[in-house]
Parts: sequence; structure tokens; C-alpha cells
Amino acid sequence: MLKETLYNATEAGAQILLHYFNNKDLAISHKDGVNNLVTEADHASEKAIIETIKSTFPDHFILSEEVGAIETGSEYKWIIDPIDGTINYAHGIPLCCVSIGIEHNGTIIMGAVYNPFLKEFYFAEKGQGAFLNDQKLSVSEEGSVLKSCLVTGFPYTYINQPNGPLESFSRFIREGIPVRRLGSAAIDLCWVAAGRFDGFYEHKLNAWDSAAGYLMVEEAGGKVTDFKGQPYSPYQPHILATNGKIHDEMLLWVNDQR
Ligand code: 2AM
Ligand code: CA
Repeated sequence: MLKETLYNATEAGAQILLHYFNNKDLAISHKDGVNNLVTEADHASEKAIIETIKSTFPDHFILSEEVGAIETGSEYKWIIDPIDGTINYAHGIPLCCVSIGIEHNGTIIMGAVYNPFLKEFYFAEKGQGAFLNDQKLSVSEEGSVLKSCLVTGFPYTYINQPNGPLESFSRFIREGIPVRRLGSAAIDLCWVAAGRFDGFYEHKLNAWDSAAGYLMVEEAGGKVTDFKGQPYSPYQPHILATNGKIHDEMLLWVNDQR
């Protein structure tokens, strides 16, 4: 029932994304930061997702980007990003998705990420593997950072700190290492799980950006930690997700200890 509802909720959100895509009249407002957007499609997708979940599990805890926490005291928490990659979405760039993770007693046990424009539905269940449109996923085999293809993201409210996003980015670029910037952390993580990227790092994410994607990487055989190499928690900002083979080396690069 949990899996079925997860699929239905993800699909319900994705239908909204398809409906409003490239709509010139899309209402857009701004959050903290001039380019931190929220559109009416974010709100409509969120509403469709939450209604789908509530119709089956009315007492489950909901944590969603636009409405925040709807606490209930349930052991189950649904962590929702109704559109991850909103800037892409608002510009008609089809790199955006619905991302939903399910936490049970503090552990993420299931996740779904759906990009309806590429028709890519990613699903992972703890201990059961990760799948793209029902095909089992495995991370890449690359063993060297210098030969890797990486991806990162930058927050729209820039964090001016020593060794921040631009400093780490420049270290890779100076060595000629390809570092892509897609604009959707959930898709970045799924593409690590699919073996397209060897690693992903970012300095400032929220739980709804990473909850589903992080399980995807782990279930595809990869490794996900914070920047200290500690087990990943979606409730702190840093993430390093890799194929596992380059993980220790990536920690040195990201922390400027190479
Ligand atoms: P969003 O599209 O749901 O806003 C970019 O790599 C990632 O950072 C996206 O997943 C994006 O999610 C998220 N993001 C956008 N603005 C952010 C901010 N101010 N702080 C942290 N993450 C942000
Ligand atoms: Ca979002």
C-alpha cells in the first residue's frame, strides 16, 4: 500500500508539471533571494500529492517544501518536493521532477523521483535496490576523481564561507574535470545512481531535495555522506554522493585536503 500510494502521489504531482509546462501565464513569486522562485505549479503539484497521500494515510506526517511540516506524531513521514528544479521548470527546461521520500522512525525506507518530460521514473526501497522504469540501477565503476564526470549545484542564496561552493568548484575546473550543474539535486542524485555521473556534491540542500535521491544512490551501490564522511542525514546541508570508489578521494577534494 505504501509503494502504491507513493507511485500514485508522484504521478499526481507529475501530471501538474506537464499541465503547466511552458505556460506563458504561469504565476511566479519569489522566496528569500531574487531567483528563489515558487510557481503556481509548485503549489498545485504539492496539493495533488498531499491529497493523494492523505486519502490513504490521513494520519501520516507530511514535510513538504511549500507548506512546511504537517506534524501528526505518526511513525511515517512523507518528505516532498513538489517540483525540484523550479528555475528550470519556469524557463521551460525539462530538467525537473517530483521527489518524494518516506521516512519510518527516522530512516528513509522508500523514495520516488519522476521526471515526466524524460519519462524517467526512479524508485528505491531500502534493501531492495533502485530502479529506473523497473530496470535495476548500478552506480559507475570509475575509481579516480581525475577521470570522473561530476555534478554539483549552487544555492540561490549564496553562502559566502571559506571553502564554499565556488572554491570547491574551481578546484575541479582547474584540473579539467567535467562538473555539470543541472539545477535539480534530486535528478543529480538519480543520475549518480544510474551511473551517468560518478559523483555529486552540494553545500546547501534541504531534506526534500535529497530524501528520495539519497536512498536511490545507496540502493544502486553508491555511498552518501556529509562532508566529514559521516553517514548522511537529510537534516543537515552538506551532501557527497558517489559511486563509492571515488568517495574517500572526493572528500579530500571537497575539503581542500588533497
Ligand atoms: P528547488 O528547485 O526545489 O528550489 C540546485 O542544485 C538545488 O538546490 C535544487 O534542488 C533546488 O531545489 C535547490 N535550491 C534552490 N534554492 C535553494 C536555496 N536557497 N538553498 C538551498 N537549496 C536550494
Ligand atoms: Ca522545490
